[in-house]
Amino acid sequence: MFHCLAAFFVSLVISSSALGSIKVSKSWAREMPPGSSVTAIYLQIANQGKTAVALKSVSSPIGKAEIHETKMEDGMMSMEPISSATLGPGKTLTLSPKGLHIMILGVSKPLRQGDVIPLTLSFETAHTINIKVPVKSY
Ligand SMILES: [Cu+2]
Repeated sequence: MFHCLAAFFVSLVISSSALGSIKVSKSWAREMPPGSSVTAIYLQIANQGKTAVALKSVSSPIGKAEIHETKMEDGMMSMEPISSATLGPGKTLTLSPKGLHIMILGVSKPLRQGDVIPLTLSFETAHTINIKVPVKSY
C-alpha cells in the first residue's frame, strides 16, 4: 500500500510516459454512464528494448485496477482478468475496446470528460510507470 501511495506522488506525466525502453502513450479512459462504477482504460505500450518485458500489475487510487482480456465464446463477448501481459522486444501492445484493456472497478465518483485518472503500470524487473489518463466520452 505504501508503495502505491508513494508511486502516486512521484512525477506524473500527462497521458504518456517513457521509462528506459518502455514507452506508454495514447492513453484514455471511457466516460462512465450514470449509475456505473466501472471504467476501462486503453493505451499503447511500446517495448523499445532488446528483451521482453511483462506488465505484471496496474493500480489506481480511484478503484481496483485489473488487466482484462476480451474473449469471444459462442458469439458472446466476455472478459476476464489475466495475471500479466508479455511484450517482446521491438513490439507494441495496444490495449483497445474489444481487446486487452485495463478495468477499474468500484469507482465511487462518476468520471466525466475532462477528468484525469492517475494510473501506475508495474512491469517485471521492478519498473514502474506513472501516467495520468484523460477521460473521454466515446
Ligand atoms: Cu474488462
